[in-house]
Amino acid sequence: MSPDQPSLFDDPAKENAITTDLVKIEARVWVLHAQLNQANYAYYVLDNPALPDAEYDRLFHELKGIEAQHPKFLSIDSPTQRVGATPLSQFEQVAHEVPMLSLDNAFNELDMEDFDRRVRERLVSSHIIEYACEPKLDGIAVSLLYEDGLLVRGATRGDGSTGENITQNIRTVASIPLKLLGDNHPPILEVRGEVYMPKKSFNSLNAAAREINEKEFVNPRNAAAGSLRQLDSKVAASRRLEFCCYSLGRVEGHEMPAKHNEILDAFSKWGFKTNPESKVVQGVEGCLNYYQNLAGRRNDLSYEIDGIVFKVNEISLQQRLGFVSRAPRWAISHKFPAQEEMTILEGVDFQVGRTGAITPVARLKPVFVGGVTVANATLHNMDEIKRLDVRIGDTVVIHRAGDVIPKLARVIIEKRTESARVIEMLTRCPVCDSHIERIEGEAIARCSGGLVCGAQRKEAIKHFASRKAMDVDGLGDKIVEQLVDEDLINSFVDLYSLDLDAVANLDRMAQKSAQNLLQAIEVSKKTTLAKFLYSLGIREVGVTTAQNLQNHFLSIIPLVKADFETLISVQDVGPIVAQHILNFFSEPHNQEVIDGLLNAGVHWPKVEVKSEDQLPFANKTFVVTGTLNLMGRDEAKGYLQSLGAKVSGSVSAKTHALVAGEKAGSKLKKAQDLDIEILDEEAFISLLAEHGIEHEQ
Ligand code: 5U1
Repeated sequence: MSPDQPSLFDDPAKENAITTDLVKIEARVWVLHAQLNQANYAYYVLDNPALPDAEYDRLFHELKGIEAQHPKFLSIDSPTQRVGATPLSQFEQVAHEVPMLSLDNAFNELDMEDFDRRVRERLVSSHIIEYACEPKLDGIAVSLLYEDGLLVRGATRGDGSTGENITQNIRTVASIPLKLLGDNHPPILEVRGEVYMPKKSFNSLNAAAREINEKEFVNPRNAAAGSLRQLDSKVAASRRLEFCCYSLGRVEGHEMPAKHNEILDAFSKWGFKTNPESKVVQGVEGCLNYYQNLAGRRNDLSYEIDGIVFKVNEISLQQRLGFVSRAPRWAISHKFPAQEEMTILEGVDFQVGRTGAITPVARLKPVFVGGVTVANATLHNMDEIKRLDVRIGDTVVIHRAGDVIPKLARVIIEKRTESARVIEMLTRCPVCDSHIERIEGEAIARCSGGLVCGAQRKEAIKHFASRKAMDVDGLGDKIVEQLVDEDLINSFVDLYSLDLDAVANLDRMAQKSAQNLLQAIEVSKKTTLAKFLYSLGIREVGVTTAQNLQNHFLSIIPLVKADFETLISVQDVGPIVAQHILNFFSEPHNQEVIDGLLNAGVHWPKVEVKSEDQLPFANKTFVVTGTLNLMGRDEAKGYLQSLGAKVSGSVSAKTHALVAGEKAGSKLKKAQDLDIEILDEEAFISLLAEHGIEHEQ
């Protein structure tokens, strides 16, 4: 004890001093509890941080210091008690006094209509039923027991009657109140809901596992379950889990509201997170609309959901309906189409892309997943094959979320048979037999054949003729393939000297269609510098970069002559892109192609130098989101940039306007919240027209 600390033994007057000090310390402890709890609640439940991180850390350490010095002030509900406790040797069993029910499923509209009909028949009611709707989170169902407002127990669902006591892990979940807010709560309250891992936390957890060559979690639900089943709660504390409540278990000594949505409101008041997407609707029609709306936004949510839960909202009606074999008659889960299914990998083909990239493609036994039949899935590159440890003949899991390209997610190793064959990487191009090279540090192997390779030539010409490039109407993939196979074109230049009869002799072509095609090729000669640059297929030069190059150089000669320093001074051109551009223009073959095209008559209007006041969107930032039906997002960005706008990937208070296509998700919501101007596609096209840009469809 230090000399200036009071000691009871030397002076009775000091006793009073100690008591006074302890009272002050205790008061400070309560203040710190309140401040930290409030900050946690604002951060994890309201998603609206109230304190800067540094201030939170300071208060937290002050409280930890007091608790270390005065253990009697360390209480079970202290905000410091979320960091994990002494590891357990096993979980205790917990009996659920009110059984934790499971849900019946509906897989289509008919099932939903049947459910609604059954509800009305049982209630002998012809009235429209009010339903509470909530997303069904893909996590782990848990029960939280509060006595006099303090969290005393957290348990898994288990078999519905008996679960496991996971209180130590539950305490580490920041959005679970250790102490209920306010004082008007039941003396005994059991809240039920889902512990889940948001997609972002899941991705960073797996990225960290990959870094150290550890096994990754299969999906956020497994990651959440794995975290909650840790005997060492410090592991759970290190995982960013969240909790969202959805129903009431035991309640004693308190009158609860008469409707489900009002119960959720009460939970919110007591400090719980409820789902902001929750809504009350009328009748089965309301349910189906809610389902459609959320299904469209499913991939934009920050957490995984696997369906929608619909509950009869009136508690008295729920009680009249009761339940049957552990599932309530008053609730149903309308499932989304499964995003993962099992199938067999029947083979692997190697595709050669425009830049020679060799991509292994999985040929699958067709499987219905995410609402479509999938027979192929990209395997990206050989590193991915190695990482997945996949062999031909394996049973594999295919994942397809929304409109995203299906991917082979993992192998079910337990189902591997002796006949499974290792996938060998090719050493020579399957199309032109050139060597396959792999530059050190790059994941992608490439055919070294360049335009000697028929596959690269075909892809390059398809790209050249595509809508955003030279826009040759009617020059589809099948015709390009024939033109290359028949040796009618070797480079882009040959397109402009095609022989009418030779074209008319191609499969499914005739004199008239050949004439139309040659006419379209002729029309394509009139283009813009940006489209021309894009059509050349320079690596990493997309529509936007091509537009930036046009804006910067105004004509092709200074671009062709530009050095590295000049190139990296162009908006959004970094060292890698600059190097690709330099390489492209220094290649004699490419110079010949450019000369050939210009000599064949390809031309574009002179690009006018625009002063700041001629660039109506100079210093304005736009964001483009969602699906645009009449143009690609890149095209929209290119138009905006040509008017001087900066195009950003995220909405902030500095955003001037959001161009929102169909199925716009979180960016649209954020723009609405920030009161930012929102342009749908029609309004955007009108805006372009006002500034002299006519978008041709
Ligand atoms: N959102 C939500 N998920 N979920 C799961 N609500 C909900 N309700 C459930 C379950 C098992 O059960 C109640 C109907 C008791």
